[in-house]
Amino acid sequence: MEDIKKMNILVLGNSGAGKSTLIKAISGAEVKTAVGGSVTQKIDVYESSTWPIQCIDTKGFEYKWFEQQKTIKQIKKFTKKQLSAKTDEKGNEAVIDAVWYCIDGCSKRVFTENIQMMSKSIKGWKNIPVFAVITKSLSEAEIEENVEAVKKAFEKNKDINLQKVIPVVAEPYYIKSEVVEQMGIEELCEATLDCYDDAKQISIENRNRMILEQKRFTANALTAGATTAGIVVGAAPISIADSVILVPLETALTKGILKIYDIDFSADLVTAVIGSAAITNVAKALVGTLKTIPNIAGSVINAVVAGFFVAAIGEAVIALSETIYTGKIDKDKIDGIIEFMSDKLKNNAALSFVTGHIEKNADKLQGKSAKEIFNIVDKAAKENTKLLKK
Ligand SMILES: Nc1nc2c(ncn2[C@@H]2O[C@H](COP(=O)(O)OP(=O)(O)OP(=O)(O)O)[C@@H](O)[C@H]2O)c(=O)[nH]1
Ligand SMILES: [Mg+2]
Repeated sequence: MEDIKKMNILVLGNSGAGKSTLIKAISGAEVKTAVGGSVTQKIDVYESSTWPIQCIDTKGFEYKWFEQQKTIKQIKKFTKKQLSAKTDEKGNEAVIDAVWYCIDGCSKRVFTENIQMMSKSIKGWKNIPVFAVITKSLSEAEIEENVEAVKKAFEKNKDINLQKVIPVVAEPYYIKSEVVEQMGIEELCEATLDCYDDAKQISIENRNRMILEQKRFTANALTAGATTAGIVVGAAPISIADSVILVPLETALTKGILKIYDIDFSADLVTAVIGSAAITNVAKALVGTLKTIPNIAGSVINAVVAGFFVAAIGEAVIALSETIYTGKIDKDKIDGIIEFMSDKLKNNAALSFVTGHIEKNADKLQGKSAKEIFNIVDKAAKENTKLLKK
């Protein structure tokens, strides 16, 4: 990839607004530095391996001016000491390139005062681009209203270089079998890059690769949450292999993933994905294996099967979506979709590993809860996949 300087993004906002959750939703964002003098608290920098950005997570703004100033002082010290060491080859002084200011979309608070405080604290970084991120935007009905309210609040602070107001859901919400998918992360990253001169050197291929990596990351997070939800749903006293108990969750997951990939889907497409006969066969095989664990309860079998099952479907739908997204398969050719799904499920490396692993370790899994069995076997499956890739 082009060798450009990473953007330094300062993530600000009240305590609990969702700053850390937002950063975790950026593909490839991993904590790089944890610095701190003897007195100052540590500041975490998350460098994304996907986007040319690094996020500086801050302690939540308190309403007290003093506390906030302390945070800002810490950051200034940090940017001078830590970032300059890294960026100084070109003679550039370490700077903050943009601010993501998080506003909790669930709290109906007057924003004006907070924005004034934020404005004061970023005064040192002249004309810095600010993105207002409305976090926890889970109520579709309120999104527009919130965006307007935030824009209005910013109007009173003309000295802020506000670029865009972006509603975001950083982590999916699972409400029964309803899912509120993530949204806004891609838009935020793209808009942020657009105000960065160095980013103009990035080729279209690399920009597209970043977007695709972000989509994959988001879809994997959605699947992980659905998997956990599946374990809970699966614990119901009904036989999983024949039951339709998981269908709402599978449907929500499938629709969610298709949406992440901007695929305009028909009901037929979703039915084809969920209704594939391979799904039932895979479940039956898993149930059979789980029965080899001595004294295992039916509810535990169900729950574990449900977990692996939802995970496998998620993985297959992600693969399908990428194939559709990159134009390699036609979303309207339902037969092709069914074949693709059956193939992916039959050849799911984790699923075939899981059955063998459970058979071999049945004794050790005895007496454990569904969540425990799932975690143990899932960890082994992931390690196995890593080994296979090497
Ligand atoms: N499901 C979901 N929960 C969220 C989201 N954003 C924030 N939360 C929840 O809100 C709470 C606060 O989020 P944090 O990310 O810790 O907030 P913060 O701004 O980093 O807070 P401080 O570190 O105290 O300043 C956590 O319980 C999060 O799980 C979101 O997009 N989806
Ligand atoms: Mg935090």
